[in-house]
Amino acid sequence: MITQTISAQIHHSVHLASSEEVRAAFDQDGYVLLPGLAVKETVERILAATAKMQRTQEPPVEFEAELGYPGAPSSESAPGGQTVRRFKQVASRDPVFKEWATSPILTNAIKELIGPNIVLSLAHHNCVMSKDPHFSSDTGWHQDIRYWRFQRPELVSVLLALSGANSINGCLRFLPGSHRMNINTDQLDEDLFLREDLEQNQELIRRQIFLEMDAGDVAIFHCRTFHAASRNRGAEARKSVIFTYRSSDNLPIPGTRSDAEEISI
Ligand SMILES: O=C(O)CCC(=O)C(=O)O
Repeated sequence: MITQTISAQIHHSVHLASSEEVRAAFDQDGYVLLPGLAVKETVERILAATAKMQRTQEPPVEFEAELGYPGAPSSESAPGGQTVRRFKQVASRDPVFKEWATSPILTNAIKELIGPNIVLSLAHHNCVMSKDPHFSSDTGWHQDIRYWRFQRPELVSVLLALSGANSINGCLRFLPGSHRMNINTDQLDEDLFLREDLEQNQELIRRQIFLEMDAGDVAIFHCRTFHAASRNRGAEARKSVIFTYRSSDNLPIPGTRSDAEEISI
């Protein structure tokens, strides 16, 4: 039984009984929630690997201060300046990450959405995100494809919640159906975030959905679906692991950052 959150602000759960219904929900909204896809043991092993990365702070990491999003520490030497937002390249840090990313329970669900032959791109996401309760920031409305270069803008991002996510600790928010919209370049700022000062965009943003998740839940979303997440105003860190997949016939553009190590599944 699969649950999809369908209305903005107030969450109703609708049971999606079949993979056809999951696919229809994904095609319509540009995202789908698969509750409890990862078992507790997987979540615990990933959390243990994350705790180790947090202890050692071994690069590559992305500091909150580096991006300078609203709410971030002003520099890496300011209070909280060494707060890590992302532990990158996790697939090569601990076997549990590849185990999860290539597990049939997950990859079969992805195949239902983008076709029977899929490839895990290690160039994008491939990270654990940690939103700290004291020093995190607001991620504006964006499409993941904005800096990726493939033949077609048809990839999926797959986020596994490692802890509960809600409107207080900054869960993902989506603009349903935005993967099918034509957005003009003048609706975006120079970093390709949706400009929140435009009435046209405000109208879209009023339709946002807060995707609350429990540890073990998975959100799969289209790389053109606009999404955002606020800083963490809760008491505990909000953690998730994110990977990116493409259909095997959607090749990266040679010579770009997207043209990197991959795993065929
Ligand atoms: O949790 C967040 O701040 C959002 C992360 C996100 O949207 C992304 O990595 O694309």
